[in-house]
Amino acid sequence: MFFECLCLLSLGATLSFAQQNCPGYTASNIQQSATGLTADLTLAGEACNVYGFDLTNLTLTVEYQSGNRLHVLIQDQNQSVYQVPTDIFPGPESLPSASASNSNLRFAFTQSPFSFAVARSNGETLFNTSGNPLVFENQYLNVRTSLPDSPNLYGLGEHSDPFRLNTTNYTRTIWNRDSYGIPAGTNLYGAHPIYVEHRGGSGTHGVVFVNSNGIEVKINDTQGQYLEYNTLGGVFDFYFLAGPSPVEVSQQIAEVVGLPANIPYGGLGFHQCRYGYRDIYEVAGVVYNYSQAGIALETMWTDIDYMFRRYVMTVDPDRFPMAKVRELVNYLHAHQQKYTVMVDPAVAYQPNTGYGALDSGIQQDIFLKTSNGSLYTGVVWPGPTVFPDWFSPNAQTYWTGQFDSFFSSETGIDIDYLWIDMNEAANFCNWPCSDPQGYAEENNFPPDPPPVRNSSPIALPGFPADFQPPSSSARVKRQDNAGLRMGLSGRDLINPPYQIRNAAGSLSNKTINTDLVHYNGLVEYDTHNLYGTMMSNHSRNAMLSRRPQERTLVITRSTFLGAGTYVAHWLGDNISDWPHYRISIAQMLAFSAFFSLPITGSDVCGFGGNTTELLCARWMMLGAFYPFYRNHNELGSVSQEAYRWESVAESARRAIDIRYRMLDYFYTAVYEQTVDGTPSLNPMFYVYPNDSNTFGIDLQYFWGSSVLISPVTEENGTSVDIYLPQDIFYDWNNGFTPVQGSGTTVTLYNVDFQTIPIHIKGGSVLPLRARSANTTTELRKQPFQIVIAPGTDGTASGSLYIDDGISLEQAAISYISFSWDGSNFSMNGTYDYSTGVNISQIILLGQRSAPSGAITGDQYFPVAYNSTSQVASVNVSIPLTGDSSMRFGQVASYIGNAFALGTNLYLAATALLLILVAAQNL
Ligand code: MIG
Repeated sequence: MFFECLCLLSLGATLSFAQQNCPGYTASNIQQSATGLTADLTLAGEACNVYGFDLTNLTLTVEYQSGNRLHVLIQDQNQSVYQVPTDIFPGPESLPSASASNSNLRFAFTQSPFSFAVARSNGETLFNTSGNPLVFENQYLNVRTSLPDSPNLYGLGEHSDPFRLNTTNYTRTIWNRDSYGIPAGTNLYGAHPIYVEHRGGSGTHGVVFVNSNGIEVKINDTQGQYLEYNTLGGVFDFYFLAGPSPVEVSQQIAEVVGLPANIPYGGLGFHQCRYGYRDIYEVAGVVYNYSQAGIALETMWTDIDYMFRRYVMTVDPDRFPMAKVRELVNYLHAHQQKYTVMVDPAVAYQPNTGYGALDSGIQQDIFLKTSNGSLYTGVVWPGPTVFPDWFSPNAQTYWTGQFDSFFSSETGIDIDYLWIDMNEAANFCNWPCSDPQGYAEENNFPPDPPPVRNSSPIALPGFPADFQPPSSSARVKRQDNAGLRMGLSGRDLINPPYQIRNAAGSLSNKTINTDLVHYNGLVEYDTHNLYGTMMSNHSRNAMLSRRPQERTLVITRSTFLGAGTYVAHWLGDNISDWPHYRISIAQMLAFSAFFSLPITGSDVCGFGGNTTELLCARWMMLGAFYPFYRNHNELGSVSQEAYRWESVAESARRAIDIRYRMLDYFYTAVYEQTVDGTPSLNPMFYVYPNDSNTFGIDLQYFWGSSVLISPVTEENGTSVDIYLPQDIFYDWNNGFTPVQGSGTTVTLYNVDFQTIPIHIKGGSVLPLRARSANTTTELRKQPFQIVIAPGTDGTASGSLYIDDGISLEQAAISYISFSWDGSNFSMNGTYDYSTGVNISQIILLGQRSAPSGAITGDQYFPVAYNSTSQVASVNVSIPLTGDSSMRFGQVASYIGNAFALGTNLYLAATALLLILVAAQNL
């Protein structure tokens, strides 16, 4: 039985650390039910107290929550230990039908010493703690699982380490941190303790650890291959996900952490930002220069430069006077463009100066306080600052109120999207930061702004636009904490006995003090990793309050499990160099495929340091295949807007052209991710899970599930080695010519600096826009072009989702499936959203000979054919208002290296076709 199996597996794994002397626990009072089991766990011997004090009494709760999800919770009997609050991380509900007997997972345990294992129903062990006593102390928890040798492990973000994780001597610290330069091997901005393990043919599974305390995951092979969690608090709260396919694992992760928020269609447009725009005239000049260069700019951004001395909710009256900012926003809106600015959480501590954001925060009692009741101050950009306590019951009212007035469409900055930063939370001043005022003065916070221009070199383009007053909306009511699980007392909240490898040093360095007590009694030590996500959620609500009918896009730096349900994420302060260009792919794949946070991307052309023309040319093309596509740059670095070099301008025009033509295809993929968690970006092993050559690939990926992106990745290089699995592809850059992949690496040569290699995977139908446009609003007026890329079996399928791209509640949507069976193209679905445009062309790839024609209903269409690229195309006019089909005559598709003639042509159709062809020839 499963028990014996556990014993065998336990042979190799023993602990070498202090934990090995820990007594572990004994299970008793075991209650089994159809849906799981509960047991008491009692400390099995003398406490070891390695990094604190062992807890004596724990409980185990195991729940089969769905056929593919098992929840294992080990908590203290009294539930006094802190747990991630359910209103911040609700977790999934179990399905009514769930039970042990219809689960694909099995839970097994040994009673004494207690250990547990999770296996597939076929017996394959996925997780097994035997041989390693569980340690559950007041400031330290440890659990270790043995793993197969050299496992394929992914996830455990946020980091900039290789996509497939190192499995020897590897430590992953999870403790949100302002991490300039995003160094490898360190903790970065977000906390996503989720790993995915891929075992090729035998399947893929996922493990989600719900814990917001400082975590160190250690992976090593010194005592057999293992993975262990060391955490500074919280409880063991695990979700095991059975997969078995990689895509199913992503879907199951989304069930646990939440489905991603839907986004405005325009959010997928191209964004331009930088830190250090001198004034509103310079910002306006950038908008103007983009339009002069013919590069589609969807959204213009402004960093903290717009603020008066970097105080949030203010404008610099000399450089960014409100009237001029409003004029620019009017201009942008009149041109179907958008505007976004940054907001930081820290509020300048300038009491008695009439600073409204501070005064009303004090009045509403929403700032963090020290134990003596005074306001807690740190130092951020504006100098000494206070920090919102997002747990305060008034925090939402305060934040929404600030947004309603500062971002008022009638009197303020009528932003379309929002950018939030520094929410780890970042604090420049090291612990204990006893003299914030002195620190700020010594370090020149706020720095002097640039000189004011004598005269405006560029007149602001623009004219008044009509604004609609914002309607008021109901506030989202937050539930107060029930009072349980508030955290044990008597802990050292500043220097816990176990030290995680925080790259900032001790826990409180460069952030707010971990001994701060929030309004509801929770301590920052336990909730630090939630700060950015709580700011995200409050900011999203504030944005929705301004425009209650519309979707919003909030881009945050710091995230926690489930942040994708509220916000999008840019990958922070990278450097303008080739290694950072390359690592951006692994980073965004992890967020999209593993963390259920699809709208992500790195600063294009790089943030820190100076970019180069060639790097920026390549990056403008790679960024065109990030979900979030924004050029952004640091204060003091050389300007890097795409129009600064003609070569970069051309790479941008060409890449944006492709991105926009594919935008509905990608918007459909994002929509599908919001519905069931199917990732909109796919690592190569997601698409070829049995091909072990793909498991470590992190420089190529699928945009959606059908478009393979293989950028040039070497400095100044014009060739790239790409892996093509055993499958048929079609080369986007070579007129869709078929390319037979053979499971080997091939080198592409002469890839110039205006080209990014793109291959369409056989088996796909892609809905493209026939032409690109200067804005996504204009793009939506272009007709569709359907590209049929037959797979090795000669068939293909795809989908198209269309809605108005704006509304929170869609009155009508269209969702269409396309399929190709080798000779017949058909579309089926719902057509409630009226696009006003037609399909203007159908393009059939991989045809070794010319189809004789195409018919739909009783209409005949001639087919154009290019024998070099083997592409057949037919100009049509098919409305997107109802099901339709079109039959191609004498189709010979490219299958593997052979020719195959479509055999299932309907005789009647062929006959009709021949008659029509004959008639045409008369
Ligand atoms: O301490 O707002 O990651 O994108 O330009 C730096 C200025 C603060 C960090 C962000 C970066 C932004 C910068 N911010």
